[in-house]
Amino acid sequence: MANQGTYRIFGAELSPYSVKTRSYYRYKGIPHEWIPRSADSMAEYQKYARLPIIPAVATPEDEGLQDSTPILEAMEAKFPDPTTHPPTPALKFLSELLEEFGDEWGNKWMFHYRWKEEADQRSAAERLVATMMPNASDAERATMADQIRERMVGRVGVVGSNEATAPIIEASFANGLDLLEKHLTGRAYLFGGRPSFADFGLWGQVYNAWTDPTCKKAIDGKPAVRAWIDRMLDPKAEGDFESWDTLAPTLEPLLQQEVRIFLAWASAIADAIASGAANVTVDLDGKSWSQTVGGPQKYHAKSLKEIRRKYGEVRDDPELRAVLERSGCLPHLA
Ligand SMILES: N[C@@H](CCC(=O)N[C@@H](CS)C(=O)NCC(=O)O)C(=O)O
Repeated sequence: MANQGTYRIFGAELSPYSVKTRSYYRYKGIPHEWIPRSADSMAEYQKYARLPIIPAVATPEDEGLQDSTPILEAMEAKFPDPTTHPPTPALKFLSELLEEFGDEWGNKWMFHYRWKEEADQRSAAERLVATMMPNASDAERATMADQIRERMVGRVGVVGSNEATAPIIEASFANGLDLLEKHLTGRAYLFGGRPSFADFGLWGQVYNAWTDPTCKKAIDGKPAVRAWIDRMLDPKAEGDFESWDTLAPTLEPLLQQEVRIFLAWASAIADAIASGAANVTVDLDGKSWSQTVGGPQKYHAKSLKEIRRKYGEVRDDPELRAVLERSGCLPHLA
């Protein structure tokens, strides 16, 4: 690939969307520089970030890009090889759906556990401060870590984590890991021998969870997931994408058991926003999920609309329709 200039990715190791983006750039061989967002890089970061979130990518043309999915899409259009889309419209859509699931629901697994127990809270806050304030004294860092910990623990409700939903998130994490372990056994990536959007999205969250003490214990008992975590840090093609016939036995259960629940939740959030409700309660397979609906959920509603739009483009594909129907995802997408 011709060197068309270097992209600069402002991000953090503890930000799932940042490492997702970095891993994508690595796989595609797109020239880039990884710049941890810190006191030193803040002024530069702010030049490119319209929103106060990471990652922010500065392009060689000096534009700022944000939001990991549109970033990956823009890069895929500009640097099509090696493709990260499985070859059929149906598989491409399923990969995008799993990416969305990782970004939105996998984030609940990670965020809930990161800020639940004190050992995890401290571990994350200390590592965040170490990147943000590389030149600060130990005392300054300790004060800052306490402040971050307090702020983040108060924000778990933002991802819908509360006393009522904690058991649902925890059961989903345990089941999601079991299903991933089965699917990744004897397989390099979610759709076969090459990474897809699904890998980048889901991996960002699972890798981040693995850096936290509590989730690390759970993930270390899953050798195939563990190997995928390592592989995805700097992914390389190890073969071809598979067809749905070989993927289905272990990937369809993930759609049926977890992605379906995520879509039911996302649909309820979108309906609550549309009706101006301040709270939402939704039945997820007999378990009651209740949360407040505020600013951040507007983003979920927007991304649900986007995945529905993508489905609209391939809705005539009979193989895809059958998969989505069997797994119970269809009513939330059509
Ligand atoms: N949808 C966005 C989400 C980005 C996001 O939520 N980033 C978090 C970190 S993982 C963030 O920047 N939070 C505020 C902060 O860290 O200052 C994406 O995919 O890029």
